[in-house]
Amino acid sequence: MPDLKTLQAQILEQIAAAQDEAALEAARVAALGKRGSISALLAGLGAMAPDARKEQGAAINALKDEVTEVLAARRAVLKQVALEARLKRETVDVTLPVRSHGIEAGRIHPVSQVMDELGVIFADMGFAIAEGPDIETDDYNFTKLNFPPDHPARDMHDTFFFNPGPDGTRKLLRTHTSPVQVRTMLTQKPPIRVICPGRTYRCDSDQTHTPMFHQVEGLVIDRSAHLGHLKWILEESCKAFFEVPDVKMRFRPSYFPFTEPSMEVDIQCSRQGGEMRFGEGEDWLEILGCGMVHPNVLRNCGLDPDIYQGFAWGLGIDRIAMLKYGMPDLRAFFEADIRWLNHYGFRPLDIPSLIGGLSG
Ligand code: 2NL
Repeated sequence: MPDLKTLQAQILEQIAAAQDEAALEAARVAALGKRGSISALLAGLGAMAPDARKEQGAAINALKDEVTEVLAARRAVLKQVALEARLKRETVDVTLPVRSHGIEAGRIHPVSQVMDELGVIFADMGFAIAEGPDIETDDYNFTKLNFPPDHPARDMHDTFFFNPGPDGTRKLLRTHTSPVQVRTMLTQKPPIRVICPGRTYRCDSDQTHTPMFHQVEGLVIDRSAHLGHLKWILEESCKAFFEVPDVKMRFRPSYFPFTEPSMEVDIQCSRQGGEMRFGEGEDWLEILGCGMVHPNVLRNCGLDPDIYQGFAWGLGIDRIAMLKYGMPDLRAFFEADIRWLNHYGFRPLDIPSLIGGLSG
């Protein structure tokens, strides 16, 4: 059996020599680990005569306690040293000038830019922005909006459904932002004026469709909200958005389950040499759908259609972003290509405003 004093000296020396936590851990394992020198001594006790065992046992345990204590002290010192080294290494000179390219290098995605522009335009008309979850119930996405049970839009091919839960109902990825308006009507008292921008999802992917896309919908509920108000709001917001003094609009009858009557809206444009301009020309371009909120929808959302009426509209943000900023390919929107973003993105400090100009 090695001399306890010699072993003590060896172990303490190894601990004192450890320059980092890994070396210290190696010293601990060598002494106190399962196959360590002190553990080996303790294991040898069983073979000793009772008197010798009592005496050796006490001495070995005292050494074990001492080593444990010295290890903890050394660990604290090494921790402190490491912290000081790190603080020194990570010192920031706050007197240095700000690097010029930092904030200049970032770009706002055109979809975010268009959402910000619409937020500014509608805030000016007294609208609030409402948001809701991307994962919705069938009830909020379809049933409350007056979709019949067998309506094709509920079909598997269009809607991303989740697996049914324990109660048999299945959640889905919202196919439009209308459930946000449903939630608004259920929780707020009229008058209501909201726009609801956000991500929407449909199982569709080709040149002009991506499975995730962006929509903005608007909703007004009041005792006497009527189509004249809707027309004015759409005309004013269109002029503001395309930054033109005048734009002709054309309302065509259409059908949506959640509005009655329903309309599709075209705006005046000119197409020359691949360039599209708004507020001039003889061509028409469809940009949105709208209508008076269906009485069933009002009822489903806790509003009495004999007291309240309202109108709503919806449009695709990606498409109007392409039109306004001349971006030819929808799929590039979601490829996170830094060259595309440098070309089509917006500077983060050029915040849209009606006074300073929406798009700089
Ligand atoms: C389109 C047409 C539309 C609505 C959306 C709506 C929402 C509620 C009640 C009634 Cl809660 N209507 N939204 C109304 C008409 C048209 O969107 O083509 N979107 C891309």
